[in-house]
Amino acid sequence: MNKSKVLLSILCVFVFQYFSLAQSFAPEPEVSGSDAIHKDSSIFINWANEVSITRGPLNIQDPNLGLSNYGAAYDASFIADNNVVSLGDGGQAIATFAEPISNGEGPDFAIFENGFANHYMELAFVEVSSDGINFTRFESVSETPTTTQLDNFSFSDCRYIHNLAGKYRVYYGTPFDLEDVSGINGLDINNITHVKIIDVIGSVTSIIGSYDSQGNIINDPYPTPFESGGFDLDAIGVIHSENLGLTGSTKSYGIFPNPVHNTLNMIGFPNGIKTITNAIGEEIISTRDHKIDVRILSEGIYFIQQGKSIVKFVKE
Ligand SMILES: [Ca+2]
Ligand SMILES: [Ca+2]
Ligand SMILES: [Ca+2]
Repeated sequence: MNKSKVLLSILCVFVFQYFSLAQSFAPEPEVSGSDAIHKDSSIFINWANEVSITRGPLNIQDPNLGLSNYGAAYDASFIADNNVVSLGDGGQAIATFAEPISNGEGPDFAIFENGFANHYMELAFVEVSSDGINFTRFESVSETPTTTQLDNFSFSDCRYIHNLAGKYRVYYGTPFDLEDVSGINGLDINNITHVKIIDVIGSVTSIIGSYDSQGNIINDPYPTPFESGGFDLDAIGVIHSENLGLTGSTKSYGIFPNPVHNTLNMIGFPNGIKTITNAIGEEIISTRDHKIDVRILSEGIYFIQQGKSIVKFVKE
C-alpha cells in the first residue's frame, strides 16, 4: 500500500468507529432526556418484598475462588437504600411482589444498582414472568466499544446501554416498560408476578462473555474477583399494578430487614397498634411505633399483625 492508501484506510477505520459508537440511548440522571427515576419519585407505588438469590462465582474462570458473598437477599427488598446483595458472575435474583405488576403507560418497574458515579456501570439482563416458570428477557442493546476490556475501575457511558439494569448510579432506577415484551405467548404483561435479574458476565475476549439481543458482546467490568463482585441489586420499584389500583391502596406494607437481629422497620402500616405474636399465636409485643426493638425475642418465627394484615418475620 502506498502512503495515501494507508492514510485513507486509517481515516476509514476512524470514520467507521466514530459512526459505529453511536451513544444512542438515554443519558445520566438529572440530564435532559434521561429516563432514570429517583427512588423517592411518587410514581413508585410498591417495592419487591421477597427476593431469592442464586449466587454466581467471584470469577467464572476460577471456580476455586468460590461464590460472591456480599449482602443478603433481603437487602434487595423494599425501597432502594444502598444496601445491596452482590450476584457474582452470572448470578441471579428473582423478585416477587405483594401484587403483580401490570402494563400502564410508560415504564412499569425500575431496578436499582449501587454504581458510585455516573457512567460506572455493572449490568444485568432483566426477565419477567407471569407464572414463575417461563421467563421472557427484555431485548437489550450494548454499544459499548469492545476494543478494551472494562475492569473494576473503568468508566463507560450510559448512553451506550439500553434495557440492561445497572445503567444508572445509586438511588436512580433503570426503567423497564412491559410494552416491550407484549405479544409473547404465555406472558401476561398485566400479571407479572416475577422479575429475574441476571448478572452480565462482562468478558469481551472469551467464550464466557454475554451478548445483547443484537449479537453484540457486552463489555462490562471483568474480572471482579472479590466478595461484592457482579451486579449489586439494591431494589426493584413497582410503578404500575392493577390490583393495587383497584383496591385503592397506593402503598403495600412490608417489613425490613428480615431476618432481623435488632430493629424491625415497618413500611406502609397505618398508625395504630401493631402486635407481634409468636408461632403459636401468643402476643409478645404491642406497639404504635413503626420501628420495633426485637432484641428481647428469642430466635424463631414471629408475626406482626395489624387489623387483617399479617406479616411473618424471622428473628435471628
Ligand atoms: Ca408500560
Ligand atoms: Ca458482571
Ligand atoms: Ca436495598
